[in-house]
Amino acid sequence: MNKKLSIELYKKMYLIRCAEKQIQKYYHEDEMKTPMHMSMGNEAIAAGVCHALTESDQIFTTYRTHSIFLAKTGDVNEFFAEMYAKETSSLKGKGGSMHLCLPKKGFMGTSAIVSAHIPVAVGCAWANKINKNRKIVVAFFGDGAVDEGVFWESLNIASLMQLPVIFVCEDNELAVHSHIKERRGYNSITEIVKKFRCQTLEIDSTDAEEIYNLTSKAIDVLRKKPEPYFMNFKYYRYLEHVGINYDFDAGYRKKDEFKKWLKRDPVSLQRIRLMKSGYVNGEIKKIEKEILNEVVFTIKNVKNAKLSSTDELHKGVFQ
Ligand SMILES: Cc1ncc(C[n+]2csc(CCOP(=O)(O)OP(=O)(O)O)c2C)c(N)n1
Ligand SMILES: [Mg+2]
Repeated sequence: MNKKLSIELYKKMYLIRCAEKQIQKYYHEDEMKTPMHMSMGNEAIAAGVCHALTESDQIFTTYRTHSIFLAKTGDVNEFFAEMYAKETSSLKGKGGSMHLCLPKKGFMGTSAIVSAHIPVAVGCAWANKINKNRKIVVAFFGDGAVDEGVFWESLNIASLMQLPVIFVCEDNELAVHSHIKERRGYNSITEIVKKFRCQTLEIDSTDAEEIYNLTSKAIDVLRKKPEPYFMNFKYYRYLEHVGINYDFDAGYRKKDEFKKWLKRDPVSLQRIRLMKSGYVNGEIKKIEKEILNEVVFTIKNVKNAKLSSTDELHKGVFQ
């Protein structure tokens, strides 16, 4: 067991969970004027994949940004400054929760148009291949994105040109309230992707270390020989599609399902691993407290900062 790896992954996941819990605490104040697509439940995918990347590797993702942004950049200040649309945010409040962006740390951008960022990620991988800079591009998307033609067009080009891009499908089997079984005329997306010249992997795991190990191995290969990789990771979305609450009264899914997934909650699982590897409860609590303090301190400072000026609205955008 690699104790350093275990603790680093735990810290990443705990930070994500902690930041989202604070969003739940403060959202009702209506100072964060952005729709929230929460990550709760998918922390192992974000932490496992992002931990296997270097800072200069590049990520594109959907509107469900929180876990991936924090796992890739670790930038709590930028995260909350943008949620609160403060002048201290590098996006000056133009992005909000759905459009976080921090290219200097490899978080290249997102799109709320389902699947629209995937061809951009492929284009970026093409540029990297031409420039021989050995950077890896990761496109994160949901299972709903696979229902869009542009996903298949992007996969085709990446396979044809053997581009160093990882397609990560965060498969919660839901697109808003539509279950995958209502949307698909086939059984397994991974089986179809296997017909392309693309490596594939599919697992149902909430274990960040397992995801990290698999992604690291894939990346070692990709850096030596550029080729696309498709990874399908199952997870359960804990909260409503958009918003900070549970929605088991909406009728499209059952709470029993959630209870089963909760037994293998990624953050709790990693905490148990830490205990088994010799950490005592007090040591872990100390780490948790440090992370909570950082988040609480950051929110306090961000709340006190000046709102971004309306003059910023037209800066840095195509007109
Ligand atoms: C092109 C397009 N069609 C429809 C929508 C409306 N829409 C927003 S989110 C969403 C579901 C996407 O589900 P999935 O890709 O599985 O992501 P998840 O929300 O589960 O993370 C849909 C249909 C959209 N934003 N863009
Ligand atoms: Mg989905």
